[in-house]
Amino acid sequence: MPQANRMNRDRSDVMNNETTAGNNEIAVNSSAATDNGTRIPVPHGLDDLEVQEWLESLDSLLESSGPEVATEILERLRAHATVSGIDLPFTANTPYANTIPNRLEPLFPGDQELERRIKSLIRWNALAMVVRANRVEHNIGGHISTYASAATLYEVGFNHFFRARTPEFEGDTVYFQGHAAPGIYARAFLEGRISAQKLENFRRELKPGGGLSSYPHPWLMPDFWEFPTVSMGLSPLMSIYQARFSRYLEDRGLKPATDAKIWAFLGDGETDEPESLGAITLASREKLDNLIFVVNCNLQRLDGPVRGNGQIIQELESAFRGAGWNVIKVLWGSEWDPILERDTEGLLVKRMGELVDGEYQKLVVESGAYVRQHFFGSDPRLLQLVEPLPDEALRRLRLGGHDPRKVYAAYKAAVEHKGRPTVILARTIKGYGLGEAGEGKNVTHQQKKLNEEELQVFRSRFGIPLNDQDCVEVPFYRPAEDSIEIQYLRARREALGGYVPKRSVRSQPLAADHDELFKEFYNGSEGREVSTTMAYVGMLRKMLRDPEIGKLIVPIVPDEARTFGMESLFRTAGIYSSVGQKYQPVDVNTLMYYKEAKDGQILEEGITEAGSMASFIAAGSAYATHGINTIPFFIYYSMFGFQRIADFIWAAADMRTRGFLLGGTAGRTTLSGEGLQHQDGNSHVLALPVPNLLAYDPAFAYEIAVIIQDGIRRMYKDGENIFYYITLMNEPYAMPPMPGDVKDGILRGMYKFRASENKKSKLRAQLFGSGSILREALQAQDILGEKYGVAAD
Ligand SMILES: Cc1ncc(C[n+]2csc(CCOP(=O)(O)OP(=O)(O)O)c2C)c(N)n1
Ligand SMILES: [Mg+2]
Repeated sequence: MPQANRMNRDRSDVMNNETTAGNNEIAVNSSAATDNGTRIPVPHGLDDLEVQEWLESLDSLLESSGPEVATEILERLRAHATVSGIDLPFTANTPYANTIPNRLEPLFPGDQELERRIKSLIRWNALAMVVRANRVEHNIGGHISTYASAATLYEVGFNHFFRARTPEFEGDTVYFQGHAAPGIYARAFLEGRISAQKLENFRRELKPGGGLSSYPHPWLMPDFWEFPTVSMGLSPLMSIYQARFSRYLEDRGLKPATDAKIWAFLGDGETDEPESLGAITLASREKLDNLIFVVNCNLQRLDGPVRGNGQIIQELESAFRGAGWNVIKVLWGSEWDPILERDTEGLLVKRMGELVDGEYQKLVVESGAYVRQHFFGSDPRLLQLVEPLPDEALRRLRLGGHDPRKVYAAYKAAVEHKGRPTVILARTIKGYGLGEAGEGKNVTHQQKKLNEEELQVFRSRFGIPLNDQDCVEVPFYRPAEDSIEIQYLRARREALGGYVPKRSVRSQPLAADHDELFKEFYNGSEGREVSTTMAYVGMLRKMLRDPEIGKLIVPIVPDEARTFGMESLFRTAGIYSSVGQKYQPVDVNTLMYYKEAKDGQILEEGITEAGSMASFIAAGSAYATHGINTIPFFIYYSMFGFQRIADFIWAAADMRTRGFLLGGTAGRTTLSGEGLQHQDGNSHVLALPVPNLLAYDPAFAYEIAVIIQDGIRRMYKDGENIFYYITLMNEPYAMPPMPGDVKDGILRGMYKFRASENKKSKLRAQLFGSGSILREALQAQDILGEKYGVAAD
């Protein structure tokens, strides 16, 4: 390896290190960073020469002993300073600059010009499908500006990073931002995977020849999309638990350890959803270096700026750094590098940190002269820096997220980073390339129609080979199969194992005839009073010991195992912990001690139904994602299910997730003193609309046994894309034996439990019940018979 390259690699470690990242850049300016990355003047009495000496000794240390030693020394200095009573300011932020400076950038390995041309074609086709669809059907919708801003972020991934799933390698997992779907379709069109007819029928899937769903929906396009992402905020959280579940499978020996990555692409506006950032500390705690977030920071959401009066990038940087993530900012494109180089006083970085996002957005829509006056004009020295550049060049200073070299450098650093998840904060322009039709404008998110002139401008800007007349028809454009563009695109994907996204069911069906396992529960409890929850836990315990399905069961609890009498499983199944158990649990001398283990089977998620549900989704879709038939059983307080995390349940349904949701303490009975928030009488109403969810409200143990046994068969043997919701209660009573062969009725939702013994009565009635009310119905049967002579079945 050439010396220069090695230096690059070694130094890139420096950049991944919080202590030195970015600070190197500006330290020579002898001023201190504030929280938002702007500079403040140094206090009086500080000798410039002295500062210089300190900095030089750090440089020489770095040179002689490397970044790790330098980091250690700085850490010790920081500790020493604290002990000596120096109150160091908290700096969650680095300056408003690229985390990876120009001199540490790796060489771009692709053909940049060719990749630009391919990207331009994808841009065109993505725009064409939305514009055409809206010409045919006014207001059919679709989005142009999200992909326009994210194109480089995706294309660098497609050409250099996203590895497909193959029989030999599990592949990378990619969560695409929902509104960027047109761009992903447009790429698949160039790849020859989606026909022009289908592009034409974007959002009109029932047209002859089929169409394409508006957004990523595995239900609607089961061979293409893997993850539904358009309900914003869900995919960041789901991806974190997906990355964690991958480690769980490895630690339990269900799959080999690989370096496969989980990529999640999100919008900056999307980060306002509480779910987006709600689990980021889990990712760092679990050292999920298989996880990479890419936040497309176009500074805009649907209505306008995300933080007009602030800086969303700096805000996110401090949140993620505070949570222990590796943060890589990709803010400025290569055109800025020579200017930054000329800026020996660090004035430019200081200026970059001063603007609020609303001002940055304004710079996007204004002329080069405006940029000169309002951005560089704040200081004559800044003006001098850009004096040689004409106005047009100032307008075309690219942002980092539109520069493949900068994006490549960030992705490479991210995949190589060890020990922490990485977030890439990439600055882009919403509606990039749309010009007057919406680039950087507040209305851009909704832009679906372009006039003739706007189409021609876009065509010219991206060099699409269509003349003025043809281009206003917005035809789809795919170069010939043997063109260098198509050849290159195919070769890149071949090198990365195939096409992405692509969904396939990769697991083998189970035998799944578990008569022996469930039979015992058909007999009733022989007078012993048990609750349906206890009966279920008994089944779970037995399933965990089963030779076929035992190891595939994934019990999930949000800090409620004791509530449901599951604590005996702590010791027998173990609670999963990626680090095992570093302490001796207080109850180690008891039979049911709190056992954490690296190969533990239970996912004890703590108090997060959303996180537990994300684990449920990861485990219940592993039959496709990993080719492993894991069977999740997620038990929770039924009131904290549908009404709290129903959107995740919808996502699970869309994703064809399999498994069992168990709503405990259902039925508005024993918890009446705890107020309506604990009394579930409505979760079945909320479960009803989910089309592929089978919801049951059983009263007896045998019913649960029949439902679970049949559920495992339907989902894991027959491969049906359904999942189950079963409510459980905690009133103990004697479980009756199954009254004859009523299995079919149980599964279909109704059977005759007990007929009236009075066959002669003219007064007859039918009583219906399930769950808690069923036993009241049985009492009513007696009362009606004894008191009123009514024979009720
Ligand atoms: C939960 C949810 N709420 C609202 C929406 C509607 N919506 C779709 S896109 C969008 C704005 C997205 O902004 P951002 O996340 O910044 O993405 P960008 O398009 O700018 O990349 C909104 C509000 C949604 N899809 N999901
Ligand atoms: Mg945005």
